[in-house]
Amino acid sequence: MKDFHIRYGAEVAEALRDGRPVVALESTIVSHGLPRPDNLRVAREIERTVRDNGAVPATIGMIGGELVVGLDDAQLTRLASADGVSKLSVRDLAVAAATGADGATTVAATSAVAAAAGIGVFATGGLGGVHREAAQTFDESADLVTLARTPIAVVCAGVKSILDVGATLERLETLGVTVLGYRTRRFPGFFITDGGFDLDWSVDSAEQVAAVLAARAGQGVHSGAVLVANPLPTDEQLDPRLHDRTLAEGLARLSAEGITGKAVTPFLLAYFHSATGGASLAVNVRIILRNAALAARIAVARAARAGAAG
Ligand code: PSU
Ligand code: MN
Repeated sequence: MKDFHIRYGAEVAEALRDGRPVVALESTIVSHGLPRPDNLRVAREIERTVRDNGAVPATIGMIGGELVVGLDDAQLTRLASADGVSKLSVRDLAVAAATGADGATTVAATSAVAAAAGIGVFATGGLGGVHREAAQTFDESADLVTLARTPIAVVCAGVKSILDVGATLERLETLGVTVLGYRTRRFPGFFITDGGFDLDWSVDSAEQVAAVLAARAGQGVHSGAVLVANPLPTDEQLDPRLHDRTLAEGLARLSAEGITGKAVTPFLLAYFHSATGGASLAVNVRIILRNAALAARIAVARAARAGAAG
């Protein structure tokens, strides 16, 4: 009988055992969100950034039906380069395991697996959310409902502007997901610094985020996710005019080509990357690296608090 437990990379297992800081990373951005061959280079750079900021990276994915927390370089290469890597949300994990698939985990699946593994901090680019035609299509990312029930801090640059940002914020409120602006009271729009909506709460440091996480755990009242929304500085964002034009064209293509379901997000990201001649890709990479650095500092602050508490 094959068993279906989680497999840990050696370094991640050791760090978790010793209470050292660990940051979970997703694999869908690698296999479906970034174009080849940049994706593998970027995946390695994300891990290096986590290390440079004092934490151990744990990239999560599925290899031959095995759920791995802390992919090694060969496994990362396989998910970045192989054809037929599935995009796995939470509902797909068991099927993919039982059928021996290779798969990349979304924000939803990565959060759920990371929390089950005892990892408290996760860095990604942008969350999934409510799609623009959701009133007709009901297309809302499983990221939202999963975060409502998953105790983890997720560092992101808001939600991708390809989504309905206002509706996504409303759903996050309904679902009880805590949203903290990192040094801002405006919710970021991924490629662009300002997504157009205000936030109730803002924090100024990794230590403050760690304090929020400690308070949440101490209260024992609510166990949903804490989003840390980390905007790009305005001089590093995608030119907003180029952004708006590309988005309009991408959405038109999407409906002309009849693309739906889980293909929507990868299609729009790929459209952005080719239509902007790589400008959006460079911005996307900046976003992920900045989020990885902040997540590592939050994990370090958390571990320091836990150490100080004895
Ligand atoms: N953000 C990015 N690139 C991505 C994604 C998010 O910058 O590729 C992925 C994440 O894995 C997220 C998923 O969970 O897109 C959302 O897909 P959907 O809308 O199908 O739930
Ligand atoms: Mn969807």
